[in-house]
Amino acid sequence: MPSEAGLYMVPGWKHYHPILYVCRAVQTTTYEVVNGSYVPIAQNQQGKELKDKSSAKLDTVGAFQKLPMVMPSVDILHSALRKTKRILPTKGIANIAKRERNRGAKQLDALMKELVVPLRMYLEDFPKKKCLHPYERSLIELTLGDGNYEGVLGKVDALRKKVILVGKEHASFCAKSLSKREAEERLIVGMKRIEEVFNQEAKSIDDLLHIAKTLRAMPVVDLETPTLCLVGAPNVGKSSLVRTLSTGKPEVCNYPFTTRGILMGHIVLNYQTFQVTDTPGLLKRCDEDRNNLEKLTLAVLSHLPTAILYVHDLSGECGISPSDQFLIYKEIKERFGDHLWLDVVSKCDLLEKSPVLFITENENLDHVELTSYRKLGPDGAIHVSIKSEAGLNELRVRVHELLASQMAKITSQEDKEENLVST
Ligand SMILES: Nc1nc2c(ncn2[C@@H]2O[C@H](COP(=O)(O)OP(=O)(O)OP(=O)(O)O)[C@@H](O)[C@H]2O)c(=O)[nH]1
Ligand SMILES: [Mg+2]
Repeated sequence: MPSEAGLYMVPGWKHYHPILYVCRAVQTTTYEVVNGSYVPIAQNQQGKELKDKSSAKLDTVGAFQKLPMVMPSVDILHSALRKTKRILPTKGIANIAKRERNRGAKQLDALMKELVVPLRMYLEDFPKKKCLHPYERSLIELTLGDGNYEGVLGKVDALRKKVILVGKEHASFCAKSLSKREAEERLIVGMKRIEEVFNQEAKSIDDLLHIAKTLRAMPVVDLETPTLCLVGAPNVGKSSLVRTLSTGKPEVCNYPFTTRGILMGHIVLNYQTFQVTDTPGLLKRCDEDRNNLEKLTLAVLSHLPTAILYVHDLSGECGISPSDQFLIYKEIKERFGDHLWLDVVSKCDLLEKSPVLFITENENLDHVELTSYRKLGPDGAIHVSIKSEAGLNELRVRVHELLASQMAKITSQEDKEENLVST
């Protein structure tokens, strides 16, 4: 059986059909015969806590792409009921009452197992948050909400335990029936009760399905490929530059926070492939006041080894004054100045026509550095325009140089790590 066995695969992935897994799991159960009837034994493994495969520490990204396909709760229930009804009593029991209670207990036990086996799988295959790479941990917190991931997994585990408890109770109750009729009645009551308990918390499975879907859709980042991260205030033209430089096609609109997540594209320069990340814009405010989109940007800068392409819009079209952009820039530069860095002044087609001075500009801040920033951006910034295509060729050359340096940085870090391991 392949290692993926038991995962719920999308229809068409016939080799790893879930039925195979579930059947195998059911067959490994041991039974005890009491008075000629079948009674399931409380297995040691059943009582044990879940094998903690999910807690192996991950020092790399990519965990989201390995998340299992979660089956909708209604499908788990229907599939379990269908299979359970096909279960026959153990052969060779002549006594009708014994045969019926054997069948009833077997069916109740099977229903319980068919319901909990997939849940157990999910709990084993969803990694513990504390074991994830810090970048993926931040993505979970910022996209799902703090505590939501663990909360949903906790509910699925509670549901699993409850179904085991109720299933065992009713299977053993049915196995003690004194007549055929009693066994039949206890089977019906037991089935209903297990179904009821399952349905009470079935929403947690569907929430888990939604979580897996959301996380799997997160952009895939390769830590060993140099990455260029576009940063700047909202609406300054970051996504437009990503569209020009790379294969990524982020949405471009004339309003702030168009980019609502981390987007990845690829860029091929001199036959080498690099990654480009578009991030949501940053505003002038302290971290506590930042929205989750801004926090996503900071998570990328904090946890991924990216080179930064910082975008400045001095035309005023973005709606954030150059003075405010200057303050945001200073803060980010101070915090992430150890990243390889390139400054770009965007929308230079507009600057040529009418350099904008904001009425709201705070004149007290108007020292030499700021005056120079408002005219030309930071020292050494490249002036570009998507509209007139000015500066784009120079930008490509400089970006390639930056990413080549980033590549050298990654390689030297890997060498250092290897040396540490070998000494
Ligand atoms: N005139 C002119 N407009 C531009 C240029 N680059 C981008 N724009 C416009 O500026 C607006 C914002 O561009 P985006 O690329 O969406 O900006 P962003 O920084 O990604 O915005 P957020 O994702 O909201 O932070 C759009 O209307 C673009 O068409 C340029 O070089 N010249
Ligand atoms: Mg954008």
